[in-house]
Amino acid sequence: MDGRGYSRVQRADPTSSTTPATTGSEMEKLVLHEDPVSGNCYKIRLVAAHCGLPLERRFYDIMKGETRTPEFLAQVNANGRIPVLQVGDRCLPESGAACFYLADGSQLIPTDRFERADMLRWMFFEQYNHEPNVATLRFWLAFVGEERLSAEQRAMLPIKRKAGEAALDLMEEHLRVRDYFVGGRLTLADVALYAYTHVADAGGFDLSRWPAVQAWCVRIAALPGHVTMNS
Ligand SMILES: N[C@@H](CCC(=O)N[C@@H](CS)C(=O)NCC(=O)O)C(=O)O
Repeated sequence: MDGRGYSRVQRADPTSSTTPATTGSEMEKLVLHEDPVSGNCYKIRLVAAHCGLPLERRFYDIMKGETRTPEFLAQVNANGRIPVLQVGDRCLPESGAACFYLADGSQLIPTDRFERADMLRWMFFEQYNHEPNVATLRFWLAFVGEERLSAEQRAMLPIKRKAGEAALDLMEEHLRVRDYFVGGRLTLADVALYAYTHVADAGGFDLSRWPAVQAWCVRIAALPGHVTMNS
């Protein structure tokens, strides 16, 4: 610890072109509204751990609809979903936005303009091509249970499987010649994609089919400051 709460990921050079980071002592109280089994929530805990930022945690059970109550919709997120990062008395839904808030000014966000945009490219890819397939199959198969899926969900299984495999194929191709997604070091792109990839087997994706992705998962888990999903 350096007294400002940043122990693991160095903050970016304040003379660089990025907006200077908010320091730990200036940071308002941070509360994560979450369900611990959610990979989207885990992304935020992983970023906070790498940045050495303390998070208070408030738990909801999405299986019981606890993010759909009138109170939650009115006070936390009108979109009825977690994660939500509460900063002081303001609420910030969407995992990518929350990760960006926490990591702003740290080395988890490249200072190079192209690399910063490239990081966002992978974060958007995660939300559009990866999470709706890889994470949804995990949720349906490991949490809801195949026997309890609706006919519509059952019909979507092969479509989501194919799309999830395509996302993993693209990641495999990219990682075959790289250790990390952008700039040769851990960025929010890796955090966003790691969250649901490392537990993709629960959705029926056998990661041994994607060896570079598997090696990248091992690499990320071995980094100083890493925390596991169930910590
Ligand atoms: N794009 C959002 C997705 C959030 C999301 O889908 N959250 C799920 C859990 S991972 C949820 O709250 N589901 C409960 C519900 O929809 O009622 C993000 O990245 O934060």
